[in-house]
Amino acid sequence: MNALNKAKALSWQQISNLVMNQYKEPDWVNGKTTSQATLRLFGQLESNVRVTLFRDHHAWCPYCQKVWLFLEEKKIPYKVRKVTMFCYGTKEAWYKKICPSGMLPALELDGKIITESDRILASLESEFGPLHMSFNQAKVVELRKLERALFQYWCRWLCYPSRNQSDEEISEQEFMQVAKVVDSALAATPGPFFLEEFSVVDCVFVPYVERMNASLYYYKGFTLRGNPELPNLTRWFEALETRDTYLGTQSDFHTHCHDLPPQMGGCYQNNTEAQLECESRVNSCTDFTLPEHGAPEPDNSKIFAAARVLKFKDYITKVNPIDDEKLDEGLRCSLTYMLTGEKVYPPQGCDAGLRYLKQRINVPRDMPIWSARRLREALELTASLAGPAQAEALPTEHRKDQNPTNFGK
Ligand SMILES: N[C@@H](CCC(=O)N[C@@H](CS)C(=O)NCC(=O)O)C(=O)O
Repeated sequence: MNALNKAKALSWQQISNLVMNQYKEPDWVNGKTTSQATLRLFGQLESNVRVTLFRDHHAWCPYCQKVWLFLEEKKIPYKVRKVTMFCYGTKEAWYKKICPSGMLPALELDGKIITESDRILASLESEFGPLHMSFNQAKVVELRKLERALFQYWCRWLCYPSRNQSDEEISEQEFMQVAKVVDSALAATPGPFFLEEFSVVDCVFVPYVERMNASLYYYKGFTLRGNPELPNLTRWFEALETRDTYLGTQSDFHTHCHDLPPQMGGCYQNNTEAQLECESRVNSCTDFTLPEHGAPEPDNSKIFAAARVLKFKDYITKVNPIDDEKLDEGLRCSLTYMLTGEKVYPPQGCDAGLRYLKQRINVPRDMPIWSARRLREALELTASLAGPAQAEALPTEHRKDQNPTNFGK
């Protein structure tokens, strides 16, 4: 307590100096896949760009992730225009002119708008060639059907209330039966992917299987990645994380568990002891052993997280429910801890504000998984020095607390 009392939070200037000494701006345009990029050239000229991807601001839309991953894997130069989803704000008028339903994703290819992710992939393939195997080849069609079957049994289990324990068990068994078929499909190839190499089929499976992994853990206490009965699925998750393309689009448990309810129309927890334990591990944001990510921590994780806070600090303060000055100091205490390891007592009353922020860091929208882990950990540790106050619970019917208009352009 005494040693802590002596420690002082760094000023914004000191934090900025510390970060800028080590921060290396990523090459958004030609470097690794990142959610922050709005132009991707892969070494080509901007005049070669024929494609614009319209995807949601927060990278929550699974159908957008499918197309995004395909573009990155094929290295097709493209622009990104981000659009608001109904669950977190008002759809942009300019987008409704292009796409009256407001649905995402959409793609502009040589000036022509295409909607529906499957039609988008088919059009991209006919212009730029297949990703290992054609989208409409029989083997691919069969695996695409399998993905839809898994999706269906996931929805039945997650998105409808069970009347009793036996209902719940049947839903789990039915899901598991299809998951085992998926596992066998993966076992049928020599490598870790659905076909001989990474292909369009992996692009199709990635978005929802990633969301299944997160949501079944949190709402059902069920482990998909690492499940001993599904060794090939586990190997597939690990192999995905050897690809920079996937790592750039990958989200985490905390983000998905709280973005899915308004998108899916509700997610139902089963309240078993195991489930409650999993829920609390995810919400703590300080458990790095969740079965969500297995890649090693990059050297720059903390610096990148701090650079993102520096960039958005005014907006972060504006939307936070507590007093600006308290939040400002609490935030500096948290960054001081994250960057130097020095624990600093924050002002009384900033605990709920720091936890409010902790729960609103989104992966990959704001930063990659390891950066988010480090920042959330620092926010929680600092909040705990101030007290136990929690921010109000995240809404489940909408996520207007995430309205992107509060963050300017
Ligand atoms: N079948 C469509 C489904 C697309 C879809 O359901 N998109 C959702 C987001 S995941 C959407 O745009 N909803 C409107 C909104 O949330 O604003 C496709 O494959 O592209």
